[in-house]
Amino acid sequence: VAEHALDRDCTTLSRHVLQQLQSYSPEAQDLSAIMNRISLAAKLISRRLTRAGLVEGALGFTGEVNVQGESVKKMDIYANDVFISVFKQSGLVCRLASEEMEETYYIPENCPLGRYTLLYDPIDGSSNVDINLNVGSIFSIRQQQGNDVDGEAKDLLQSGHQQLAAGYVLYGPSTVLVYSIGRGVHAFTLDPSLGEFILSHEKIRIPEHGPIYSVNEGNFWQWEESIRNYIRYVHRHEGYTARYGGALVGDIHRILMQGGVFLYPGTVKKPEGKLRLLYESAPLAFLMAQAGGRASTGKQEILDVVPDKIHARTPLFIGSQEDVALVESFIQERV
Ligand code: AHM
Ligand code: MG
Repeated sequence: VAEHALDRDCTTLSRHVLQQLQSYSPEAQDLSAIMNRISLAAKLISRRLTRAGLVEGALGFTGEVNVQGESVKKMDIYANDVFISVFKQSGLVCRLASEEMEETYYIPENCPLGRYTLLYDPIDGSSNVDINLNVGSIFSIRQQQGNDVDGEAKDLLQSGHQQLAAGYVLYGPSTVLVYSIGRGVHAFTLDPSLGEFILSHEKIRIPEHGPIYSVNEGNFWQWEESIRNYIRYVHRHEGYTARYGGALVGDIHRILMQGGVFLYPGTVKKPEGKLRLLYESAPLAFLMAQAGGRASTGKQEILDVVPDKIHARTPLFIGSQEDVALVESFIQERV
């Protein structure tokens, strides 16, 4: 037992990536190095969050409004800059696309040799930051295709099947990093005494069905009737329980571990809903599929959606196979 515990303590993230690919190919080395940089970003953000209440100027708004029309938090900017700094020194990533930046960000010193693009949401659920509740970071890695000569990163406007790796970091009581490189889903917990992410759950599988439904019911009268009918169904049947934390990563993490469904439908004012495809829904869909779950817009697999712009949004229904299928059956009026 002691030996097993020691082995596990030595399974750091970068070692795990290499083990997964079972080769020391250039791609394996690159992905391992990229995941290592992401873990550094996660540690920096985690450290800042842990002490945010004590650090002058860490909390609150900047006074700016971002491209999405949302008020920007100081922590959003800090976390966005952390990813940029971390990847400036990587040599591997030439472009970054984030929720906080209207345009794709190029790192000239890494271009054109760095053939990877990082798509990310630096702090997701930032309304939770000021009240010391869980937030997350979401990331996705794609290989650059073509030479992007016009600097418009049009090759990013492809489906989620182009993702090489994806994951999230949950800043909760522990900081947990969950990732997949297409070989199952694995979770690592930050051990602050070591400053390392150590393997804590390997080959996570989501249950086929689960009790949780996670949705902002305050939008009830903003939804289509089909979504209201699904919620009425849940209310009338035993065995369901509602959980909604206002931060996607935490809500999804619960569903990944315990089963159920997360819903962010379109509303009358926003038919595409709120969540962005490239750095929110698609990476989470990639993870869910790897864990045996699913993600849908209600009419199409999230992984099949081709966005028309970097910040495109889609409705999102994600979680256990059976629960996602049930929501779809209401949307497609099969019940
Ligand atoms: P953000 O990236 O601007 O923080 O917005 C995304 C967040 C998700 O984490 C969360 O699931 C959702 O917005 C909550 O939205 P609402 O307050 O409309 O329920
Ligand atoms: Mg977000």
